[in-house]
Amino acid sequence: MELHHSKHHKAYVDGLNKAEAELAKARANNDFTLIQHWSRQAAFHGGGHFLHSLFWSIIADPKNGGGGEPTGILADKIKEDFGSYDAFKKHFTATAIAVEGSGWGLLHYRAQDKKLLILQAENQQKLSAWGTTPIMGIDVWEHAYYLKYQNKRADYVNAWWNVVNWKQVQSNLQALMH
Ligand code: MN3
Repeated sequence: MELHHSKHHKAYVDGLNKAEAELAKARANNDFTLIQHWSRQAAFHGGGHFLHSLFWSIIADPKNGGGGEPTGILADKIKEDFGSYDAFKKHFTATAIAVEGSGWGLLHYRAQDKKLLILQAENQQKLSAWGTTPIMGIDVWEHAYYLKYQNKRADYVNAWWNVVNWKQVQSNLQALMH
């Protein structure tokens, strides 16, 4: 996790800053030759920075609030939109395990119709729907689990439920709900 935070996440922050600086330079020089490249870089690294910030914020040591099951308004919303916590958990787990290559399993909130939905992301930015915001996510790039779980992504995903900080996930939902 230390390596993941200090090396991988930092690379996305640096990459986003670089892409935004290059886009500003392109405007200043009126030279848009590399616009496709820097636009892609901005989305990839911006997505990486956002999702990693989310990822760190919604995990906690089991001794410090991680694990268990959601309560309160989040538990109610999960029941409303997925039928039960168990059905939600199975759906989310299957989604995360089935990401093709590198990516994320994500729980989004869609403000337009006030619904939770589960989506995958490939890399850091593909397969999103518009108008939705991730409130919880698991990184399923190999760098997230290879040191401890080698190629056993399913074991990592199943273990990850023991560190989910449901209070923070609920705060993320509430911040979007009004
Ligand atoms: Mn990562």
